Amino acid sequence: MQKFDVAVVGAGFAGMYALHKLRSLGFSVRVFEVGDGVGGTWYWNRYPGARCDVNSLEYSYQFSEELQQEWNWSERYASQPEILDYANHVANRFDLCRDIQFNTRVRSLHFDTKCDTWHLKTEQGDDFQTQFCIMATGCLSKHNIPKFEGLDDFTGTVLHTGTWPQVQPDFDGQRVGIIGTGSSAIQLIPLIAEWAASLTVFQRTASFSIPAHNAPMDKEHERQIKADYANFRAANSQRYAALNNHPSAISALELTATERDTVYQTRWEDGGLTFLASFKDLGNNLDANRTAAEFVHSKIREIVKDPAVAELLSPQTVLGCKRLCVDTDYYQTFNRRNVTLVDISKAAIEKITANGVLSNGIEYEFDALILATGFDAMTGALLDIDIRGKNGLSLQEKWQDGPKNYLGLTVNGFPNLFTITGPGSPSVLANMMVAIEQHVDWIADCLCYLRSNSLQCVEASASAEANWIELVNAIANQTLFPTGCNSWYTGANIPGKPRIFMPYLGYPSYVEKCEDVAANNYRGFELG
Ligand code: NA7
Repeated sequence: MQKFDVAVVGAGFAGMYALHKLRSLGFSVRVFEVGDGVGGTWYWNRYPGARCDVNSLEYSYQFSEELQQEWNWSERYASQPEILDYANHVANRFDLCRDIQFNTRVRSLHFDTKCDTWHLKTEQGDDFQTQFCIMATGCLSKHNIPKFEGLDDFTGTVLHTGTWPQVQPDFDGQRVGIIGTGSSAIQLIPLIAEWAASLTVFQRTASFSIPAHNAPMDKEHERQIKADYANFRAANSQRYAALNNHPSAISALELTATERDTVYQTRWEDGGLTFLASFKDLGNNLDANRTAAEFVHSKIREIVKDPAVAELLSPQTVLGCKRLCVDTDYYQTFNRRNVTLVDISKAAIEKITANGVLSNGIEYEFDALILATGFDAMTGALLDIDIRGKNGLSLQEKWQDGPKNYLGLTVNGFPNLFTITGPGSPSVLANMMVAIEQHVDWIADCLCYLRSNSLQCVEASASAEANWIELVNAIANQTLFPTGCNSWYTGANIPGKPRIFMPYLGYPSYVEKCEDVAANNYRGFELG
């Protein structure tokens, strides 16, 4: 049986960096990846319009100055194909693929207490032994197909945005239906509307979306950032979400309505996620949040010609509670004659028929049906693997009431197992690339500490874990996010999933805590 110091599950940006970092520190590493290439999210989400909602100069690795200097992004927000090119470039540049086993799904990970090792079994039935496991399985990698009655009866093409085929389907002359109006749908809808003969969008909950104002990369801006990239990165990592979003220090309620709208207008024209940083209290004061929501509603009314459609597209939830979407011509698309919006908020889709979708007693006929229905986020991919820690305890049992861990990195009862950007860490509410590198660096330091102190095992204590969960919840409960909507941040999008706000809010304070734990000989961990 092959043995490694470290097994990494997943070859997205987290797994790739974990491999590079740990290998360079002298650990033997094997990465297991389901796909036939690197890139994770950017490998799977190939739907037309897929694009990152973080500026490309920020959504990239910073561990290598040479890498960040030599790579040139062509647009302000990078498209999926360009990000996948970047992932492949990194894999080649650092010779990663020789330690990645592609086309391999990990079926189980069982901890053997006698020798403090993990037994890893693949779906093909191959066995491996490893001292440490790093779960780089991604936050949005288990796609969600709702249990629509009759889905298998549909005779046309069924697609999910999260598992889009490598060969692009042709929508020329087709009647297309899309279920869902989250970020993926909002990116996809304008392109399908232009391509297909007709497009029908089934909306259960409207999403807030801010224009991206994507553009070719401003070369002078890029030159300025690259002239002092390290400081640009350092300054961003001091911000709440590790993003260069120019946070405001004032309350939305300190200004008159006209002054406030001037601020929102400036942010709207700048575009993207920085809209959320217009005022300091949009995330924790409902009255402040309503002013932002009303501003976006007024924009929707301005853009969408049919007032009834504009009304339907205007979200009634807390802005930012579901992930804010970033679009190119989303609302404008509903002015097209070949696009229809169907409200399914009051009555769910009845069933899928051989010809299409039955909703509100009407059968809509399609050649292709696209499910933009999201993911079992943050925990889905982890819980898909049969992970058993000490005494055979499974992670499914341990997390039956919601995820519990310490620092969002380690789980009591599961020694030597680490999760990257898992629940209990800033994860999806920070710049993911920054969060990934911070996690990998922390884990690498921890493994080096064990090695230099001749220790074999690290495990979060039960009390440290309980205190951590309390802290994550206490921070979240100071905001509008846990209760302001049904979002995937809380698991509310998956029927039966325990509802708990999963990310740790506030990147800088999180990093401080991780560093403090490490500096104090890994306080809260049992080392053996
Ligand atoms: P999201 O944001 O979870 O959106 C999924 C959409 O699918 C959303 O509009 C859902 O409506 C809708 N949905 C889910 N299940 C159903 C059923 N059963 N019936 C009708 N409609 C349904 O996923 P995305 O892929 O768009 O984005 C995920 C993240 O990827 C995104 O936040 C970015 O970070 C990148 P609902 O809102 O639940 O009523």
